[in-house]
Amino acid sequence: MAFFQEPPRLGNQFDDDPMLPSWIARHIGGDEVARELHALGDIAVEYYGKQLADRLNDPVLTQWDAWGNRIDKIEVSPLWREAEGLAAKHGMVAAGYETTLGAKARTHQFAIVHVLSPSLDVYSCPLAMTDGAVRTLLGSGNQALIDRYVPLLTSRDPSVMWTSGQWMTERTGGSDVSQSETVARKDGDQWRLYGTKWFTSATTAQMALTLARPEGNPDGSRGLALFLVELRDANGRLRNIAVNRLKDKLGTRKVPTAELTLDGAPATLVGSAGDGVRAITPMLSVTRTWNAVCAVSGMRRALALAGDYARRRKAFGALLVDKPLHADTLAGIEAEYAGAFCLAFKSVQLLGALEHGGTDAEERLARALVPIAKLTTGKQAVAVASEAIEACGGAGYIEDTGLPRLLADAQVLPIWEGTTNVLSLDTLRALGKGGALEAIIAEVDANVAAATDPGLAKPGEAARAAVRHAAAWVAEAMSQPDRLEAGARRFAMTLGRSLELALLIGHAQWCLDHGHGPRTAAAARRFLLNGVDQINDASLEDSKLLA
Ligand code: MFK
Repeated sequence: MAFFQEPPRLGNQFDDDPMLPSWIARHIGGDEVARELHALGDIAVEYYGKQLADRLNDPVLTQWDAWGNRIDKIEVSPLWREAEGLAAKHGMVAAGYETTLGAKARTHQFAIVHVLSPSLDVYSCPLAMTDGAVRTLLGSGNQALIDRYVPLLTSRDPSVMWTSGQWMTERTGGSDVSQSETVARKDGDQWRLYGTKWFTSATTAQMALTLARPEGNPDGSRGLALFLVELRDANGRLRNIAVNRLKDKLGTRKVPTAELTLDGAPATLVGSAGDGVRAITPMLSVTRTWNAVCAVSGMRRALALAGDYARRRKAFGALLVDKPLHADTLAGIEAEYAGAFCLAFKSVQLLGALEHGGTDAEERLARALVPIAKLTTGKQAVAVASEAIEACGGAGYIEDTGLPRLLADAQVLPIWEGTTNVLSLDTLRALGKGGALEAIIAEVDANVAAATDPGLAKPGEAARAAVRHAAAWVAEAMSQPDRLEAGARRFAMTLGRSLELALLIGHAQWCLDHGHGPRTAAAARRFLLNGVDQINDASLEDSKLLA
């Protein structure tokens, strides 16, 4: 009988995760959350099947009806329609704001996101922005807007829950938003916005937070202000907003990302009539944390499929998993996942701590950790997805296996919400506020000091040495702006990888002490071999010649 390869399959996506169960046991404890996550782990498997069946359904924009009326209707995929209800019901945003678990609410929420989101075709995008909008509104002090919108955005009732977009990018740029051309004009008691938004993700949201320049304000980012736009009127018609087209993207194809023209769209000022970039920074911190968590959950899904494939696929007389080179390759990317997991969930923990008081040291650490976690995990997600689909051989390159999508979707993670380079510069800006580098070194040291197992000593020394090398480099480069900027990515990556290794060591010791086995310690040792310290002073002259 002819041979047919069995496709890779998923097991329960909580139980099979090598990091999440022990992290939850350590940082939340009890059985209740673990039971909830186990149930979601089965739902994730069910939706993975639906995802494969839904593969070819991209969102569709219909601009005109049969009678010539402009309607700009966006039809999302069937899975996205289901994801909307699922996300509300399981509290993918709401759980972060519920009070039962106090500061642990964020760990609870992002554990839910971690288990479910890889099966929901990047529905995480509107959820991230919704969460960011809640945090931004709560920080704005605008009680009328908080009272009206926060209950909608944090509802667990699918018939009530709203999502929010975040429109920052214009044709002038997505990184340097200071050049934004959208103008806000006063019209009686309200404002109206005029301009073009070039990338608006998930345009099916009910509202959006956006930047515009009130007429008469100065150029540059200080002249921008933060506005809230309700997209549709009571009849569901867009309010002076035209959808020019949907973007034709490499990945995240289910996300209806659009170009919009605002032609007098009614808007409400959120805070003051200026300083909009500063006003929207809570949004950036939250969506960048989502980015880090979705990077690790994407890695987890890629590894789950590549690992299962290795246990089903035979070549040269043995299962792939029993081939030393294949096992070595998988081990390398499993270690990347484990380190990335710790850093992303440390950011989550800090977010929760800050929302419940938090110390000055936690605040300094969080400000630097968010860009570091986003940029480090974004790059890891692409590398891991690429290696994981290669581990499935030719099947990994064939669209209807569903595997190539893992890489296409991962590639957005280092781009949106601030590219790797922009976030490297943001890391420098965060450290410039003072105290953040010391907080990072203290975090590395505390985790390393907690490890008593001899097998963790060498990785511990390496983490301490790498973070100190980075600190020494930045102290020296500080007075040379070009050298500092050119090395900013290697510097930020070294901080990220030192933190990942140290957090992994801290968690590995906890796992050894609490009956969760030696696997995390093995991940720490392997992570070290993948490389931690990236500091070097590449020649500026050579870079000019090469670029
Ligand atoms: C799965 C997850 C899904 C996520 C959904 C994604 C949907 C996709 C939509 C997008 O991709 S939207 C586009 C994303 N674009 C960005 O993220 C912008 C990237 N660019 C930056 O982050 C720039 O650094 C920035 C626009 C902030 C620079 O602007 P400015 O005007 O040159 O900033 P400036 O003057 O340095 O900072 C203004 C103030 O904000 C300063 O405060 P002070 O005046 O008090 O010093 C800064 O310290 C502060 N600030 C800037 N960045 C901050 C911040 N504060 C806290 N956190 C930050 N990250």
